[in-house]
Amino acid sequence: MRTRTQVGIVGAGPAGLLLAHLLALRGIDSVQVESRSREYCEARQRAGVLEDGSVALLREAGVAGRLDRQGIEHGGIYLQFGGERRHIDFRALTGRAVTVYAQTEVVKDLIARRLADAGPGAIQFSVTGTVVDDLDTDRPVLRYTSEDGVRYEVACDAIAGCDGFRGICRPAIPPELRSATARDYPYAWLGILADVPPSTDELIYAWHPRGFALHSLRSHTVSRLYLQVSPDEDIAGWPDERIWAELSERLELPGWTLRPGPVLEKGITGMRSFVSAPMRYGRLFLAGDAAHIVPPTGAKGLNLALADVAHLAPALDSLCRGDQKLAEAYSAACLERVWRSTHFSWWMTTMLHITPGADEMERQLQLAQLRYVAASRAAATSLAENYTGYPSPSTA
Ligand code: RFL
Ligand code: PHB
Repeated sequence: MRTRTQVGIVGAGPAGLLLAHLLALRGIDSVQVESRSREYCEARQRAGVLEDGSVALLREAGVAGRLDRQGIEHGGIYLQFGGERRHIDFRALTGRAVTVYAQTEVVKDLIARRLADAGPGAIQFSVTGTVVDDLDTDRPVLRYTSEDGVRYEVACDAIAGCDGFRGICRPAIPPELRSATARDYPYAWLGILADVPPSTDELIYAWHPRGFALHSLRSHTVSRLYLQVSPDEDIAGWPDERIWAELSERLELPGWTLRPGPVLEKGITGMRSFVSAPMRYGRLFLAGDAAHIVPPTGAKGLNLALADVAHLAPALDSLCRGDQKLAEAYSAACLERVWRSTHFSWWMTTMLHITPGADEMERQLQLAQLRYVAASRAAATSLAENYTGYPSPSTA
């Protein structure tokens, strides 16, 4: 079946969903395809922290109703090391804050809005055989097979590759026309979602000789916690009691106890920095994890994905109206923020994790850096400025 649209969007994660909505606000028509089911997309546990620029972007786009009611504003984080827990006060240092609101909720809000505005077929879930083609022409095509088995060929003005790190869009760019800069870290995160009120008012990032630990949250009644583990760790070796015992040990502080509770979900995630450049090839534009990933320590991945599409929507709008200027500037405009976030995420990661086989020099350097960040207003301001984010392009 042959059809026609202005923008073909591959992927219905945060990047693809916000893009479809921002384009619709500008009167631009899109077809969006997603290989997973709606239920899977809405349940996948991932990020939890939104920069204030991301919140502003979602508000401007008119999709922040529930975020404004249920998001929890945090004015700082705790850094814990060497038996101390030190508060980094973002509000005092930068006048800005972050908001704890799960990526799953952002995704649910965007899916609901898109389907309400554009009808039940607006997002084609559970598609197979997605292919993007003719990318170096003015009429790129998106091919896919819908859930009910019909093969579609959609002629587009442009295609947005919002299909995540393992998607098909980045590999569709000829290898000689893209560079990939990557680093794998020698550790992973074991994450749990627990049905228990958080034991802390703000996130705790803890350096510990046994490995990094993070206490985060999803709401006033649900906690999210992470442990540094080996990249080849088998989750079967981590019954709930062992996870809670290890978390207690790494997060412990005199006079403070970690409240355990039923574990709703657990999983292990590898850690990698990766940047593919440029983020455009002909009429294909990459956004979000399709183009870059960061280790989760700086809470940047989701925010970068949203910032990319805030640039991409006006660029595609102009392109569809015959003006190439913003489309030509897209990749460079995004990559500047991407590299800043890549550096910050690497810095937070290497300051807080124990490298297998690390010597005493490395440990002492990490502790000296942590003490400096906690004690120096200049150093703390740098962390706060990066964590709370960079100015977001307006959707106007
Ligand atoms: P996504 O969310 O991966 O969405 C891509 C979508 O494309 C679909 N897809 C296809 N669809 C059609 N045809 C194909 N051939 C397709 N191939 C793939 C996929 O099914 C999927 O639905 O990418 P997007 O939209 O770029 O969003 C990026 C974010 O998801 C990611 O950066 C963050 O989750 C990273 N991240 C965090 N980011 C933050 O900003 N703050 C955090 O606190 C934070 N914590 C985290 C994180 C990521 C984590 N994991 C699991 C990697 C914590 C963790 C544990
Ligand atoms: C989370 O809540 O999932 C989370 C929070 C902060 C991070 C990473 C993940 O740095």
